[in-house]
Amino acid sequence: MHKYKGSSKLMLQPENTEELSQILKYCNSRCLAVVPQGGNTGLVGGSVPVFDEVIINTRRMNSIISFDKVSGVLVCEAGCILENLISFLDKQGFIMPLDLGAKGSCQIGGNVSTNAGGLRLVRYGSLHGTVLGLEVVLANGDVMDMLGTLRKDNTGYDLKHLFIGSEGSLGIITKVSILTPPKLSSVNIAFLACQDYISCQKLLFEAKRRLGEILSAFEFLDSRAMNLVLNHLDGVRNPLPSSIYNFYVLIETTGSNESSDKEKLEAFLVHAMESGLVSDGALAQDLNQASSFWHIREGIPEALMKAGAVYKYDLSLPVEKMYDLVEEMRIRLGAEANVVGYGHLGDGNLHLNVSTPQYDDAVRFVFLLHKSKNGPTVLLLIIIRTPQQILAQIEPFVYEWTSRHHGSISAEHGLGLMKAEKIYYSKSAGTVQLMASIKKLLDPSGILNPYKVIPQSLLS
Ligand code: FAD
Ligand code: 2HG
Ligand code: ZN
Repeated sequence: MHKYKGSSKLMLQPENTEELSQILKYCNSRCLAVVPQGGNTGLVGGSVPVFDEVIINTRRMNSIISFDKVSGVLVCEAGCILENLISFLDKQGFIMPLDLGAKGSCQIGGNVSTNAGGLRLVRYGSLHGTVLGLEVVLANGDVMDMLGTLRKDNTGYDLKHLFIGSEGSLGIITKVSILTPPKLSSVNIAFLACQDYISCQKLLFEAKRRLGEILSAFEFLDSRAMNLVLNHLDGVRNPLPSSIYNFYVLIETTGSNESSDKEKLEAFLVHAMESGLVSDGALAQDLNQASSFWHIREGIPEALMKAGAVYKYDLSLPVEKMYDLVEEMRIRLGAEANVVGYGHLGDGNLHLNVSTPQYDDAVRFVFLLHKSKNGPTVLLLIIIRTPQQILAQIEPFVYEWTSRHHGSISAEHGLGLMKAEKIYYSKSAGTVQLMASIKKLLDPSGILNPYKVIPQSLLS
C-alpha cells in the first residue's frame, strides 16, 4: 500500500526452530528489537519494521511435517505458503479450512498470527477452532512445544490461543498443527445481483436457513467495488452485464451430493428471485466460470491498490447496520473520495475502503507565475504539505461509529501498527491492561514487534 516503511538493516531467514531460537536468545540478551515476518501481506503494518528492527522472516521454514488422512490433521512449518498447502491437500483429497486472496504469498504462520478469517470462515470457523497445536519460540529463545494434534485436550490452560492472533507480539510461531476438512465433490457458485442492501441481508437470512450445512461462502460487494474491478483488472467481465445493480452477492455451496446440492441451491435461487430479493443471477457452469466469479471478489483489494491511495477499515458490525456506515462515510467525504463497501457478509465483516488518487499528506508542488509591479515575472514554486484532511474526516469517526454499534475495529486483519493505539474502541481498559501484563511476562525486554498491537504507554 506504500503506507508503511521501516529502515531495517538486517533480515534473517532461519532454516529451523533451533536457528530461530538462537537468534531470539541473542537479540533478547542485547535488547535488539525484532519483527517477525511471514509473507508480508498483512494490511495493518504488523510485519514492517518501524525503525531499524531486525526482520526475522520464516520463508525458509517451509516443510510439511506430516499429514494424517484419517484425522485430517496437517502438521507443517510456519513458513509454508498457504497456496502450497492448499495444493498439497488437494492431492490428498482435503482442503485448508481457510482461504484468502493473498494465498499465493501469505504463510500459515502469518495466518495464525493474525488469526486470519478469509472467504470460508462462515463454514469452517476461525483458526481458534481449527488450529490444534503450535510450536512457538519465546522472546528469550525458549521453545514451547504445544504442537498437539488432538481435537480434545482439557489439561489446563490452552496457551496456544494466546499466540493465535497476537501478531508476533508474544512469540514466533515455528510449527502449526491444523485440522483440515475433506474435499467434497460438489461445489456450486452463484453470482447474484440485489438492488438494495436490505435484500442482501434478507438473502443471507434465507441462505442460512435454506442452504444450511452446505453454505460455504457468502460474500458481498457494492457497485463501486465492482466498477473498480472492471476498470483496473485485466480480462474481468461482469457476469451480469444486462443492467447496473447496486449490490452483488457471491454464494458458494460445498457438499457431498451433486444432484441434491444443486437442487437445494436452485430451489433457494428460485425463491430468492420470486420474492424479489435477487434481481439477476448466474450459476457457474464450470470451474473456469467459478474461478472468474471468485476473481471478482478476491480482486477488489488489488483493484483498489491500482486506483491510488486507499484507507482500509476492517470492521465487525451487526449485519443490519453495516452498510449505514458506508453511506454515512460517503456523505462525509462527498466527491473527494470513492467510498467502497464489500466483505464477508456471512460473518458480519465489512471492508470499508476509501480510495483517493493519492495519500493526502503528500507534498504538493504548485507553480505560480508572479508579476511584481516594476520587476520581472518570476516563477514561484510553492511546496504545500496538506494536513491529513481526508484522514481527519475518516478517523476517529469510523472507530467511534463502530464502537457505538458494539462492533470491532479489527474483524480479521489485526491491529498491527495502524490500530495499536485505537484498541480501546473495542476492548475495555482492564482487558488491555491484562494484555499488557501478559506481554511483559512473556517478553520483559519488549523486543518482539514493538509499537504493534498494544498501546506504547502501557509497555514503557
Ligand atoms: P505477515 O504480513 O508477514 O505478518 C502479519 C503479522 O503476523 C505481523 O504482525 C507479523 O509480525 C506476524 N507474523 C508473521 N509470521 C509470524 C510468525 N511465524 N510468528 C509470529 N508472528 C508472525 N486477511 C484476512 O484475514 N482475510 C482475508 O480475506 C484477507 N485477504 C487478503 C487479500 C489480499 C489481497 C491481501 C494483500 C491481504 C489479505 N488479508 C486477509 C491480510 C493478510 O493476508 C493476512 O493477514 C495474512 O494472514 C498475513 O499473512 P502473512 O504471512 O503475509 O503475514
Ligand atoms: C478481503 O476480504 C481482504 O478481500 C482484504 O480481507 C480487505 O483490502 C481489504 O480491505
Ligand atoms: Zn477480508
